[in-house]
Amino acid sequence: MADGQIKVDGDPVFKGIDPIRFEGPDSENPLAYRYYDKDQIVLGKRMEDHLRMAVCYWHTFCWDGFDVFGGGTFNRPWHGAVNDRAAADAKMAAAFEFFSKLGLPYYCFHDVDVTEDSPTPDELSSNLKRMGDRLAAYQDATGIKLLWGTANLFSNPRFGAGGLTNPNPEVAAVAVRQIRDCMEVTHALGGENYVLWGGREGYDTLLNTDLDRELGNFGRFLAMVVDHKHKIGFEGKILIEPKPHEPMYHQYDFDSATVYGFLKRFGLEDEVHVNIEPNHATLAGHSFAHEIATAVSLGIMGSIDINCGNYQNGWDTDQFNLDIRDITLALIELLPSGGLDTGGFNFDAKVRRQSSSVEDLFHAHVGGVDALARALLSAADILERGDIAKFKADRYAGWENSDLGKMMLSEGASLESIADHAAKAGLSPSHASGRQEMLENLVNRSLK
Ligand code: XUL
Ligand code: CO
Repeated sequence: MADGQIKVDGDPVFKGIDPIRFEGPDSENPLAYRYYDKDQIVLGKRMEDHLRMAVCYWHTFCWDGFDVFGGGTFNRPWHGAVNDRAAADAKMAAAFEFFSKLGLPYYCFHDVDVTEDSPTPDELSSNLKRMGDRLAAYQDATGIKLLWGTANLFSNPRFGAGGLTNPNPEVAAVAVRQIRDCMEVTHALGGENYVLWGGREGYDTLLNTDLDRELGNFGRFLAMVVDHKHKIGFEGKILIEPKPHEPMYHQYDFDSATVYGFLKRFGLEDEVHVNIEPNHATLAGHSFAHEIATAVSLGIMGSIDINCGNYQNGWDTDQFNLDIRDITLALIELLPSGGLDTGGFNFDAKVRRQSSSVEDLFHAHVGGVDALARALLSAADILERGDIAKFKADRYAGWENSDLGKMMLSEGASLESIADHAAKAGLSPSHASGRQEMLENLVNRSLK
């Protein structure tokens, strides 16, 4: 390291906390995994390989607890008075100590999470290169891998009206530069995906927004992102992270189905997939499972930012998702399709502002990890029993087995031929029960 030594074990920040280990369901140790046993084989695969969990840099290491009503409450030992180079280096040391103590395989970052404050695009570019080298050294020393990187095109005031969709071409060009730099660092670090979350790609009012032009520009620049990926030989996936609103009133990447329509329009549906986040799903009026099922069906399933919202309010609270049933329902949509490929479960979740101790970061992740492990075991039980899948298959069997179903799906069928057939045969079928309550009970039966 040109700028000083990387000391992975030197001067630990989380002194009193031992590495988190699997101790089994009977353990009374609050800082142990009770269900996440990474080598346990579930549905023919190691738990670690199913879940591919990642810690996110931003909520866990950058956020100081500020909200719109008050300043930071966390007083983290690695936060300096300002985010200068020394503070950014200290933050990175703390981050890798934390990743290693949790024993999870991956992490994710934005360019501005890992760099010191960089007032100009030139400074951000050179600081990111330096920090990329440091990340590489930490990865080598710890074995922790990069699930994905992303450029932050929403915090700097210049991005108030968007990055790639900004009305000002100069701002869009700076956004393009930031993406190019961050994608190249992600590639150099062996990142398995590159994410675009368009927090400010949208609008607050149509009165000042040329929606048609912005969407056209967005598609054009996204195609360039894909071209550049191939040019530099980056084999990871490009992922768009859907969210309907917040910070903008309307965001173009509203949900998975909307993203698919956009990708289709620009011929990018084979090149760009989605990074689904449960709290974004519920903001869009969907369930987590709906977003997964939709992405699987459209062939654009990529990765997951695991978290959840809160029933009492309508915004993105980014809480650790402890709802085993909610995650199980998503996993039974995901696992039969082959599960996560280059994707993973990234803890895009934050502790509450009152949870001000660094120990709370461990409790939060231990809970989140074990909830995923329990959901995996629950989903495996449902899939192994197979009764829900059988019910579903039987419900649609007419399309496979009956002459009518086959005729209706055949090449020559038309609206007229089907309608005439229904009339001639005097069809007047009645409803068959969907058995929702029975099926819901079968899900609860399997929860671990
Ligand atoms: C915001 C959000 C982001 C993205 C990365 O709601 O989820 O943290 O995951 O920019
Ligand atoms: Co996210």
